[in-house]
Amino acid sequence: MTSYKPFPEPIYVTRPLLPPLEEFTERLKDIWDSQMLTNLLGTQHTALESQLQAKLRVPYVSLFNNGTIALIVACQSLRLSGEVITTPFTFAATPHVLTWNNIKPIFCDIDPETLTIDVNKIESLITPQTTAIMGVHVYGTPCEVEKIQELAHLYGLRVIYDAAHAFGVNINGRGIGTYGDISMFSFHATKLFHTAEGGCLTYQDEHIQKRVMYLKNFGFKSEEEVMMPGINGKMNEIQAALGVVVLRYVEAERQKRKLLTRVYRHSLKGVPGITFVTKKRHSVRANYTYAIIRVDKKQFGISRDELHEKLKEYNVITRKYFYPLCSNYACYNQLPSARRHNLPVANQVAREVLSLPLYGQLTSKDIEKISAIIKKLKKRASQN
Ligand code: T4K
Repeated sequence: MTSYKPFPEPIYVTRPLLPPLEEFTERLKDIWDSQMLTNLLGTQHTALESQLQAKLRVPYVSLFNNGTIALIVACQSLRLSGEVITTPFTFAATPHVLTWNNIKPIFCDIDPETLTIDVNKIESLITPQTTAIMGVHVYGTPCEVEKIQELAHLYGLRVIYDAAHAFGVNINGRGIGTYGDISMFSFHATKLFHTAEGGCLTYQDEHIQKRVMYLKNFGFKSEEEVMMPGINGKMNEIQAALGVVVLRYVEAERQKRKLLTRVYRHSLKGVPGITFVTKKRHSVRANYTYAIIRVDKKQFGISRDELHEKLKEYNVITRKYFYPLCSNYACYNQLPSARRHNLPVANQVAREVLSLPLYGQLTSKDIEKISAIIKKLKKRASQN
């Protein structure tokens, strides 16, 4: 018998993967002994970088203090300017990074299936000022990487991927971070793999490696030589140590989330007005970072916003990732590309998506209960 009583404690949209504390303190001891708290060649930093190369299946990894700074440096390292075509259906950081580089974001609508940038709509947005395409593998779903690359080759553009959500995602065994010129992964506490705050860039070109190294460390080449105006993007040893320990448990966390995702899909199957985002593609190794549904008010009876509010009464704290749409922010809504009629799919999707709780500490029973509450709310809506 399912209980519809509220959960005794809030069930948040996510909880960080917390490895056994002793494993972390053991590494902290090494840091204390070395007295090296932050250093590009620190033991923890070096260990994490090389372990991530293997995990992400990429030739180069450069660690950062957070994903946003990493993405700012990615744009700098390719010397992007003018206009960059991107998606409005993303976290605020994506377009903000362009603005911080004095680049105008040009918003392109999204594909209704994958919710990533619609490759069929990119070409008409290319102008003489366009220097790059910035795709986002939103919720870990890969963009149409091959088609984007073809367009980039044809028009002489760079490609950057915001892979903040895509840790460990592969396409036919190839690391997602090997597509385009540069990819950025976020290691924020809310991500599958994390270092509390943090991130990295991945790329294939050793020249990019050099520029990124300078740019994230004030432009220093040596104590007395500054090559370019860099920033402080360094990940510290404590973050890196946490990363080394979290990495040991990340596959187990992924497996738990995979199972819980199955339970959600099974429990909510056939509920009118609820669909799961997005369809599984066989070529893609997913990471199960998010459990996203779309709520169709007509069929479900109540809107996404109402469901979000009602679930709070049961201590289920969902999030509307990604609402509002970036193109509707006050700082961007004056742009011609941001007009709603240019972005019909993105505007509709942003009104319908809801991120349900998903993290390894939850049990199948918790997921069944959340699903049962959603079904109960549907039933109640149908009776009114
Ligand atoms: N590009 C994309 C596409 C991104 O999604 C992001 C970040 C970035 C770029 C930038 O990367 P970073 O610079 O952040 O590395 C969160 C995160 O702050 C942000 O990293 C993330 N995307 C975004 C999607 O979500 P909030 O404000 O929605 O999350 P917050 O802090 O409210 O956390 C959600 C829930 O998680 C909390 O209600 C409780 C739980 N939580 C959170 C934290 C931080 C914990 O239990 N423990 C924790 O330590 O933005």
